[in-house]
Amino acid sequence: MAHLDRRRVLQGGLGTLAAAAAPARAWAEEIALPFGNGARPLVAYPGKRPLIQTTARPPQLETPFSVFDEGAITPSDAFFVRYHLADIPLEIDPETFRLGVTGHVEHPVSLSLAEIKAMPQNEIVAVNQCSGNSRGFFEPRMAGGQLGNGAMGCARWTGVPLKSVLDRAGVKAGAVQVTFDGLDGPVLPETPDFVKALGLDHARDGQVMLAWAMNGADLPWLNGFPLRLVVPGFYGTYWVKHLNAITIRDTPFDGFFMKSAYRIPDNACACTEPGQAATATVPIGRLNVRAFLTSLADGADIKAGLTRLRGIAFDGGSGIRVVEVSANDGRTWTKAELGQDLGAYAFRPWSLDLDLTPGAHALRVRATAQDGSTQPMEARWHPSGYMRNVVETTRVRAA
Ligand SMILES: Nc1nc2c(c(=O)[nH]1)N[C@H]1C(S)=C(S)[C@@H](COP(=O)(O)O)O[C@H]1N2
Ligand SMILES: [Mo]
Repeated sequence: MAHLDRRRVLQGGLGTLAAAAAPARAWAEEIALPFGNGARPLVAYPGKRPLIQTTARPPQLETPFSVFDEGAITPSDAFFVRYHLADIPLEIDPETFRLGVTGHVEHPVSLSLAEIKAMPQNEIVAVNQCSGNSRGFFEPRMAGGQLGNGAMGCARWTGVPLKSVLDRAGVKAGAVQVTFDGLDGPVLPETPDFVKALGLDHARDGQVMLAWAMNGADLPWLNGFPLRLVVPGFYGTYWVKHLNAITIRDTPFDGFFMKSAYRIPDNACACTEPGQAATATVPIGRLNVRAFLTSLADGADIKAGLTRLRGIAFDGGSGIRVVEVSANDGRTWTKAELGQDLGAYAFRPWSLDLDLTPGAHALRVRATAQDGSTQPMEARWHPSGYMRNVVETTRVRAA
């Protein structure tokens, strides 16, 4: 089947990912991420424009950074893709799909998509960012997907509050956590399944949601069709895709992806001395604050004179207070103008006109969130390459 035909199948909502079984179409192009072993193929999967392929099995795709200059909403066909397990679902019938809510509940329920969609809906614009976004830039380097800055995206999510679905099942007294499991699984039985847990209060906060739409259309297959968890302000690892099983628990869950993976040093900086393991760890939680310049690429040759700088900033949900730019290694900072506010969990656009004299310039951009947190000038090191949020530097030459 030709690539375009596959796309039509997906758009027609038939609910198969025929093409995930077949090799995705590889573009002739390659792209070089700016660190050692950074060469990556650009590959187009169904419903996606050519994206930077980190691995093929399972598909792991990064958004080319120039996409973030298109606006505060990341187009669905450019949104990054992350899976841990190679057995991803290739066929889901939206008519027979069921979401089970079981465990420590009054009455277990099994809900169809139609039943879920008939409940009172909500919508939120929120950033989904992988914990390991930007891992490839850490020095010294560590194991894990060597990602540039493209494992993040901001979308408008439509769905129902998780709380409403939990209430349908009736959470029993004594419940402490809720776990989430999707239709993907390991190829080998020894490999642990991808299951994530949230505390009961978090799960019932009214903001965590079950989303079936992204940017006004069905979720792209690779972003979790037909239903995914959206955990505003939290790292992508909690945003379970192809979600079909929710379990209420009266004991803490200690599966691999909570107990061993996605943990951060239990200290104020969530960091260690470069090369050192952490002594104590906790599960990763909220996004830290970041800002990026999107209108100029690192290493660009530009015209000297008044230059419009444009970019995005975000944090874990307090909202962005200020974005500043420094062209002199951080000695002085100039406030940028903030753009449209799509909510505290969204990318916040910013812009600034800066007069760039002929010569080399290092442009640093730093955001401060409403909660007062800001970005460090020197990168903190993280044993798993998570939570990078150093002040980004873009070097350009003006002539
Ligand atoms: N079912 C399932 N959901 C998952 C994962 C997975 O491996 N399987 N990976 C998680 C991780 S680590 C991230 S960063 C996000 C990425 O979301 P995306 O692929 O829609 O960009 O999905 C999360 N949800
Ligand atoms: Mo992730």
